[in-house]
Amino acid sequence: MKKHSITIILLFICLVSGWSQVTKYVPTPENEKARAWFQDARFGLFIHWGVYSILGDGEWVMNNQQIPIKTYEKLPAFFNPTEFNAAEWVQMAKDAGMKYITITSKHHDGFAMFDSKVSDYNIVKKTPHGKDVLKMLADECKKQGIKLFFYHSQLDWHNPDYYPRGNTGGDYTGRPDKGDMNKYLDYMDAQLTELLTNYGDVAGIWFDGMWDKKDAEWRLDKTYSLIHKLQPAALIGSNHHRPPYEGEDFQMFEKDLPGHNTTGFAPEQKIGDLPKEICETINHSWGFNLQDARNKSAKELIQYLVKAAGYDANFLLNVGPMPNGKIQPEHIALLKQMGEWKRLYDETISGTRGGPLSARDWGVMTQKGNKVYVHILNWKDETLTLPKLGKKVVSAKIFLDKTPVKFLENDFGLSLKIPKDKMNDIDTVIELELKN
Ligand code: H79
Repeated sequence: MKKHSITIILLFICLVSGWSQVTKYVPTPENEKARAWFQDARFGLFIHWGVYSILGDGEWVMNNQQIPIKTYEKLPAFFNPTEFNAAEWVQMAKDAGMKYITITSKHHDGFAMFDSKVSDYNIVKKTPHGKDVLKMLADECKKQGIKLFFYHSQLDWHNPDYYPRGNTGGDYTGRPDKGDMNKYLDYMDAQLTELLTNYGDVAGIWFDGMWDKKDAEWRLDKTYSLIHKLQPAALIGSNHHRPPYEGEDFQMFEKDLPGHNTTGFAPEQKIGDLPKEICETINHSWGFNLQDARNKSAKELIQYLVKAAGYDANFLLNVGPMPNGKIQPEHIALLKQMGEWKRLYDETISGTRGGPLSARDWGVMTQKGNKVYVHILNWKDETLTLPKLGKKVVSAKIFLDKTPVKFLENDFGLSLKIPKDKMNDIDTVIELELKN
């Protein structure tokens, strides 16, 4: 076909389908590749770190304690993380079996944890430490071969142009009752441009805070296009607790497995077709919380990772480093235990997809090629019967030591007989080989 006739056909398609159809977001090949990498990765480290860490009362402390901006602005002078060591953080994540890190570049308090030229309210300008910790982390991630995402809050309790204000960051902040939301969004886009220009390859942007003003004009189209233009492989996700918007590359679920809404703040969140990620805290806080000793057990955390994989989702596990730059030793210990487990079972998690059966009370399944991994998380009996898997089972083994497992396929389904002494309190993994 001649070139001009293709153009005419395309023009015709444009006219018939309407412009909105034509501007529909089509991910680039780099982006598609990044999505596949993301799904294969399955496990990441979330880091909430900011000047709020000093107060040891979580990242919402400004709002929870109703601290006016003028008072909160005293905090950066105390932020001096002399013990911060990017290499240690990255090594810790890698040892836990994590493939990426997602760190707060700016949380709701509006303080930039990077060297921003568009606002002085940043770590380099306002803290005695004076270093761009995000740059240090980005360099170290590159060196150690792990990817880096930036969390970025769209909600801002500090910028006066974040107006009209939403459900949070109200009068106590002391801002005037006027502001220009478009000017704020220009500022946000400028900071995102900095993040996507000065820090090498960024794996993605993890937005949060849209829920503060659900139905505001967030100019998502403009911001998302900007990001995809600057770094086509950067994945966009947003914690808006709703089904994905046009231009997003993954869907996230906060403190819940996909399709569950135990938190109650995501009633409208349906599961879409994009890669999925769930995020959860190691204790009950995101930012450093001095009083929060309610750490999850290694068993709970490992089972969370396994369940996420069974739901075809990544697990982004959060720690809130202390103001001195160290991560709490008890959290380091938990991550180490996860890493020890993951080294043994990595094949059943990394590079897998969820299924073929959806999650059950007894556990979940993951799969890769003609292998299916049955993760038994909660079952007492020696025999477990599952519905048939569609393809015939060729063999069944205990994954860890390859001991054959007796199995029977009949009209009732697939029954596995797992010897009691092979059962594992955290996860008994049975490897099934299916007929091609
Ligand atoms: O960064 C961490 C939290 O600080 C942030 N997201 C994680 C990753 C977060 N903030 N709040 N939430 C998560 C929960 C949201 C609660 C909400 Fe609401 C309930 C949003 C809408 C209803 C609280 C009440 C805020 C507005 C009304």
